Amino acid sequence: VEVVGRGTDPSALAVVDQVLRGAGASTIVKITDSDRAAADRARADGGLVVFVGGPTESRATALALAALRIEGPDGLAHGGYVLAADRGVIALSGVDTSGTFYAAQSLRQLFATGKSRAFSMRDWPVAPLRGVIEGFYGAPWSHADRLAQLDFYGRTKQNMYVYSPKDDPFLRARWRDQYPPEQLALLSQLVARATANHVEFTYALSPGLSVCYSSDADKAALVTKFQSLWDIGVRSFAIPLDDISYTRWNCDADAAKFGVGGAAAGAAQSFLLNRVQQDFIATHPGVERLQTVPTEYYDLADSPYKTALRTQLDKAVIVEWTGVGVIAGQITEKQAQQAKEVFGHDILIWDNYPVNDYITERLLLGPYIGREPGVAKVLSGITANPMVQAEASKIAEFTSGDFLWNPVGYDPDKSWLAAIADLAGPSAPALKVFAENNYSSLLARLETGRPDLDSPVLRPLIAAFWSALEKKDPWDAAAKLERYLTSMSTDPDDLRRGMASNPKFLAEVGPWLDQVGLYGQAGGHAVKMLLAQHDGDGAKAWSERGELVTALEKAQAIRVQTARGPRNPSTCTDVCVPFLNSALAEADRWFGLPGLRPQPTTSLGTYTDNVPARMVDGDPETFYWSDWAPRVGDTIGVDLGSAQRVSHVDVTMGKPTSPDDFVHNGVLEYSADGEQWTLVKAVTEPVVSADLPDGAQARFVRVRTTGPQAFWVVVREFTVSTPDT
Ligand code: LTM
Repeated sequence: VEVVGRGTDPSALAVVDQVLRGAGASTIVKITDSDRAAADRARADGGLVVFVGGPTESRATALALAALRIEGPDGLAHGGYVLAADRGVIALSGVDTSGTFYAAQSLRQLFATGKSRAFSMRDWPVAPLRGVIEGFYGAPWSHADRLAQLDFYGRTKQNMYVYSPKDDPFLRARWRDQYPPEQLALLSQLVARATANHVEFTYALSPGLSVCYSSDADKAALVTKFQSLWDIGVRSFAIPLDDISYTRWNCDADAAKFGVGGAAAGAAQSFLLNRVQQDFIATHPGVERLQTVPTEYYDLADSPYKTALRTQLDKAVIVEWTGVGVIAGQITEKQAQQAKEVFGHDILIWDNYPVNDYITERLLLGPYIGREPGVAKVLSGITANPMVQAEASKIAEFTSGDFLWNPVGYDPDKSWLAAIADLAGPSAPALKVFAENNYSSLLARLETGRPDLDSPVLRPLIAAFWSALEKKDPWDAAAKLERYLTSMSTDPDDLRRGMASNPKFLAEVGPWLDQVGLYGQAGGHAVKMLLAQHDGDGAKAWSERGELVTALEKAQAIRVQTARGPRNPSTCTDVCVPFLNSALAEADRWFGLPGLRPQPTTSLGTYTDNVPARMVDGDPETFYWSDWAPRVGDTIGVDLGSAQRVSHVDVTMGKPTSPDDFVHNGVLEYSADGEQWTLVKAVTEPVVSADLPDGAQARFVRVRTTGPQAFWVVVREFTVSTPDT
């Protein structure tokens, strides 16, 4: 029996129904909160009585809680609730309807554990705004993706979705145009689904590419567009002004009215936003606060632009900020406080994780990390910017939602495992292997200050295998490594079978999945090849080498279509290819084959996806790009795996759009052991070419910085030749 009030949240009730039916209830009778006798009869008959609705929804739940001697939800934060079960009664009581809905979601989670016992919980979210901003470049999510996302936010207790796909023409390029009716109808479905999931649908219009800030007509166009969205039920609005120029006006009138420069841009934007605030927000009771993304959204440095926003923009407007850096490695509570001060407004974080529009060959499937708990308390909340791949984004979204609900209790690793279980159900072990090999991001663990590296399980297994091989006792380490590589090689089949009910996920990750499988296969052959060499079995080693090369070539031939053109996916980044290359280098030496397989080395980090491997890929069009300007002692170079005869070195640095990105003060040097280095020549130009002395033996060749500089470093190719090549 469910006891409901007139105001009981229908979505909460639907979840409770679903939970009870899932638990085997054959009949569910609904009675109203005024019919206490019916509830008592049901209990006397031994039936389960479920009270649904907090003080604003039903009068009966408070009495049920009182009978259980449990305090109600009064005083909890918005979305807070009390959930209790004892003596044949379950009570769900939210401080508001969202709270009751979240109580129902918790009930669902508890029932999924299969344990039944008496319990009571008081629970509430720390961050008021918790959710996702569809704000990436590239193919916008489909309508079906968005509907599924909104259900997912409800399930994970997130309450905000910002509709801001950069490539929807009606949001940016043609922002003044009204939606055609069929598109408005789809948006209206999204709004309804958001409401059913207690999610605020924010409509974000980005006029900055063509707006004339001082124009009455453009202000009217904004208000008219917002009104068309209001009419289909949208109650939250944003005007993002990111990724536009503020040194160039779109109309002469702005130049005349505001002048030029950052202060003028801040004044112009404030002028327009304040008019929308007055003419639209203030005239629509029930609307949420207006949000904006400033053009300087990525730092804390005060500037004439920020001063203008701080002093002129209406205080009711919420300002979005990405942290320090467009993709902020870490965000501290202190930075959050500073953001409030420097922008002079309430702050909502636009968090660029797990967005991958800047590294389209990667999937970012690791957990949300690197945000101090205080950030969620001090600011209005966080919206995570996801990947083009909607289903695959759910892993990271689950964890950011978890952080925002309870940041102090948040454990990224536990949350990540729960996210994987939520997405894959019984196939969680296979999804875990896949996600482990698509794991790293630019976010940094709070404890270490360093980003997570990819393949956290495979990486140490490989290191242990190399060291066991060196000690000539490889068997145990080889068995452990092979076991993991086998799970990688069977991953495509395992996941395609186990997650067949989620074809969208499988389609999104297909090329990456195939590559993980092939790297697993190639790795297995590499281990067998090296063991055969260890045993002196040349025939076996040679045949394994052939299989390794075939699998590696197949993995590298895979292409994924991205907004930046076709790309080879990058999985187990910086682990699989280096391992396979090192294994092949070992084999080449063992078989006495000529040729070098240089591995790139750098102490300068990597800027976005410009990975070190690109300096040894034989393609001068691709390049490695450092993540900072070199300090004295920083190096870039190659490791040949063992000391070899080396005759010549060519290094090509810089690129047409960043011609100064090369080592301006450095030396080229080589070493057989990494300890004793021999100077070849000074480096002061972007192109370095040098012959090495006859008989030079080198395992390592590098450019070492000897003087400070402001420019970063691009290396297009770092080529080492032997006397035979
Ligand atoms: O981050 C913001 C405010 N704007 C854009 C996003 O649209 C984009 O997805 C991310 C990641 O590339 N970077 C931005 O600057």
